[in-house]
Amino acid sequence: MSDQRQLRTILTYGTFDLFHFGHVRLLQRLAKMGDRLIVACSTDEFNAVKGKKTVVPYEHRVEVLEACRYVDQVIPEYDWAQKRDDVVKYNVDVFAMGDDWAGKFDELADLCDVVYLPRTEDISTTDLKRAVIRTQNARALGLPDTFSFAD
Ligand code: C2G
Repeated sequence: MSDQRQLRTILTYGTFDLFHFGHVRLLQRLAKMGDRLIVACSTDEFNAVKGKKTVVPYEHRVEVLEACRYVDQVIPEYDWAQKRDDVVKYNVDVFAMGDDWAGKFDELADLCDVVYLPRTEDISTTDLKRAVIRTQNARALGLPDTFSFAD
């Protein structure tokens, strides 16, 4: 137990659907901030509460995160209110998110550092979904599927 307390622990939350280089770069930066990176992955049921429908089911999103060398542990995110308990339970030193969540979790600052990192530009799960749909539409119309994310 004493070793655990000395480990500088970073905690983040997310859906991580259609895992992409924006997710990788966030996790890489978070891993550099401490000794242990814990990622809370939103369950499919919780995403329904968030009004999100993922392409990749929870079990497989967890599998991908666990395979990422920057990630030490993956836990389930099943509601908005679990963060304070998680910070205490895992002896978290830093709670961190991308800056699309800037200011949203400042109430945790009495327990640990709260950090928001700049998002990686020009990539998102929504962009990927749109690009795939555009390709399908282009093919359905017999058009060349020459597209780029910036379209
Ligand atoms: N992210 C990023 N750059 C991108 C896309 C995403 O840095 N181009 C970051 C987001 O800022 C977030 C993390 O990757 O910190 C995961 O993003 P999502 O999977 O979209 O997470 P979200 O559904 O917003 O869930 O309780 C908090 C929620 O679980 C956050």
